[in-house]
Amino acid sequence: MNQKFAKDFTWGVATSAYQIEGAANEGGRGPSIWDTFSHTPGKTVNGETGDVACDHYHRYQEDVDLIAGLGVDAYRFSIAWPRVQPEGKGAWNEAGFDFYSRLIDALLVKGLQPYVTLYHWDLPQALEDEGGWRNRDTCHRFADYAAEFMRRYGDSVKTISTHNEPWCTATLGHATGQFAPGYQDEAMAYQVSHHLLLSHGLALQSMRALNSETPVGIVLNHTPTYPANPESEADRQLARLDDGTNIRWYMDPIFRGAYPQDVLAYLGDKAPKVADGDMAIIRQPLDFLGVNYYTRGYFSQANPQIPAPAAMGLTDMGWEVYPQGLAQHLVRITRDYLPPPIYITENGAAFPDRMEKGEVQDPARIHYLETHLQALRQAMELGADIRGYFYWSLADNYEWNWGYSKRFGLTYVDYATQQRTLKASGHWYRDFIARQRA
Ligand code: PNW
Repeated sequence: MNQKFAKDFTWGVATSAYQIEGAANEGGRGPSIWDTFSHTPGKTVNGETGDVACDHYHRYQEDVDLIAGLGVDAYRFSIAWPRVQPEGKGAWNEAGFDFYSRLIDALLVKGLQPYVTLYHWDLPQALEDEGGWRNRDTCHRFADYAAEFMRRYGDSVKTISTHNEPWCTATLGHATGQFAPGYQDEAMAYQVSHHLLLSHGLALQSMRALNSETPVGIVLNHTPTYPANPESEADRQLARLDDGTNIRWYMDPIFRGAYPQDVLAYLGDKAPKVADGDMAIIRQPLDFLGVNYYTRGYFSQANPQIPAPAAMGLTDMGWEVYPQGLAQHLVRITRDYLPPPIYITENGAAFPDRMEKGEVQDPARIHYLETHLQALRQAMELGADIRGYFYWSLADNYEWNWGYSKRFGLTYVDYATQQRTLKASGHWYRDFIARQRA
């Protein structure tokens, strides 16, 4: 890469609470929908759960040292709502807040900026029992939780994101059933998506009423879509509809105050109920937008199972390595939405890494990183306002329904001993960042 990133570009790594913390029954933490789901037979690979995960709850200081050793500026992590408010309403759990205070202090001591996400999928089970995200009332519970977090930590964290990837919560949690709480009902999923967006807007309002300085935003997962045959009108239509459901369904209400017409037409009577005033609440100005990018979507009418060409290979998730998609997508959303400053809040790849003689050689991950950073540079040269990049993930962790079978880390985790070992990609990322500053 000839041209360097600006000196003030933010470099980071990302994780989420349920995927790393473990200590599921410690410190007064209440159960979440992911405890329930992962403990239900048949829902995750080998029945694996996040009960222990990376034991980060106990090893956070070692993990902070690891992050500092990478030479990054920032660490993106999430708060487990049931750790700080076990029932999702009512009493706060001081022991839970104490954990996040210790973590945040440990980061600040090392000069690392905390980028916090309030909701990375671990809804308190007590709220699920009252209808979860299907219940509009949960939006208000979320806004209360967000306000409490802002009241306590607004002055010590760098940014606060409301949701991580609402598409995953809505679609994978309520339409396909791969994620907690595991429903399979498309109309329900769209009602949930509306409540997630509404809860985001309400949370921005409740947080800003307390503190208008700390930047607040949301993190969306974007999988830009491509027709297998660009000459085929049917393929283009399929790609366009998926673009509508995964990208515009969230971007349009946030930036334009309306759901996309083509998706509403497709949904018909499965469209969500929207109350008067909801869209104005959702369309709050954001201080930043977080974009998570992993791969593209590829659509063929004639052959729905057709694989993408994958000239640059596939990851262990079966996801095509497609860095051009990141560049093209960032240019496109810059043109279509005039978004606020963007952070790439996740980008990364799983590979079946192995430890050999104390080392993990993961050239495919280095190649993934290098090509995606090149694409990012390209998008910035074409006008996209990108302020930072967070690799997913700091370390191998609990990959949801895939359990521990998928390794995304820059750090290898030996789950039997909890030993952490920086992979070759971790060394590469550290050296790359150092070069940008030289
Ligand atoms: C994201 N999809 O999840 C999450 O934010 C992380 O918690 C997760 O570990 C990471 O990506 C890797 O999977 C996604 O099916 C899960 O399109 C599934 C999809 C997208 C993102």
